[in-house]
Amino acid sequence: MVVQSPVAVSTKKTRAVAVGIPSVDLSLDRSMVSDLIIQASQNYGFFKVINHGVPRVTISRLEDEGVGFFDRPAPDLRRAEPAGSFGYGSRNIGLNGDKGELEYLLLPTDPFSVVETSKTISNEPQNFSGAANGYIKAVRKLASEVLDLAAEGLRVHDKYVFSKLIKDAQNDSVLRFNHYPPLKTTKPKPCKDEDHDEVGFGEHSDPQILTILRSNEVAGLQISLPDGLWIPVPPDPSQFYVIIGDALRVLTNGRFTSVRHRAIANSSRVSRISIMYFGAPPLNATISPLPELVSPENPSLFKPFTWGDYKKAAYSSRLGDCRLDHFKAS
Ligand code: GA4
Repeated sequence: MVVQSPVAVSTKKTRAVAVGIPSVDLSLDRSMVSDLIIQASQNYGFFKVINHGVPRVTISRLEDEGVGFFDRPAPDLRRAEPAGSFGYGSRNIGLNGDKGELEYLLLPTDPFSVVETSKTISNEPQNFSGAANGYIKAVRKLASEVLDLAAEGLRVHDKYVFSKLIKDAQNDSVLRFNHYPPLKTTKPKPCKDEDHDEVGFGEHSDPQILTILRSNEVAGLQISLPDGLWIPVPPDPSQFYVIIGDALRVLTNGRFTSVRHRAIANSSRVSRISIMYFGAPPLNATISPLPELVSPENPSLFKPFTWGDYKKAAYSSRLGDCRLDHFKAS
């Protein structure tokens, strides 16, 4: 595994430490790549993918649309506020009082719904939907490839057991832009970085199967190591990060970990913009440990549930809650 150069960290809730983020080169030999994915998913629940095959123009086209959207005047943004769950939002996260220093745009991922939603988002909806649909297609392919490699590494019988969930016509995947404007602070800048703990997007794990994240060059993302230590993730606009979600943790009977992560508020002078594809199964799909990963030595750690049940539980929880605790086998 290629581990990036060490990064020193020092904030109130972290110790100074030198840790690298695992990086998986998809152009390497297939069995080597799948072993690297297994190691990173077990030890971190998080890794970078390089040589991912998504064309640069597919990424820049959507990023430009996102930048253009968040640059629009407030009344235009409000026009894109959700009628249902998709659209623009600001500072509110979820339904139970969580807040962050960000704005966001949530989109469906099926091509026809993207076209419909784009009408409230852009004055040139065809450009927006074209860019979004191109990006979604490419990152879904990448997500599916990573899931197939993971299944191979786990030596499960059906190599497509995970990817078929996000490729299903009824999949519940979503695409989200998070825009972290530079913090407008009237408070004097703290003399020590350690005192600075404004929240961009608070600590949580992603509920879905996996997330493909890409950001511009502005830092902010941090992941939590198994011992609770937080480490910053260096931004890399030309690569993607993979975040293992709770549903994949359950499907692998806890072999993979769903990493807790957060974004600190943006103290740089330019906006941070991240784009996440959240790969999710259909609402009626049952999520339970794969029988091949359950044995007398490794009994099932979770009760079966549907993705719809879990999503409902997620939206009735607070962002930082450990939602899987309610689904543990007794
Ligand atoms: C975390 C991952 C995604 O950003 C998200 C978030 C969602 C939201 O912002 O509306 C949730 C959060 C996320 C998990 C628990 C619930 C739902 C906010 C919240 C408090 C879009 C998702 O799917 O789950």
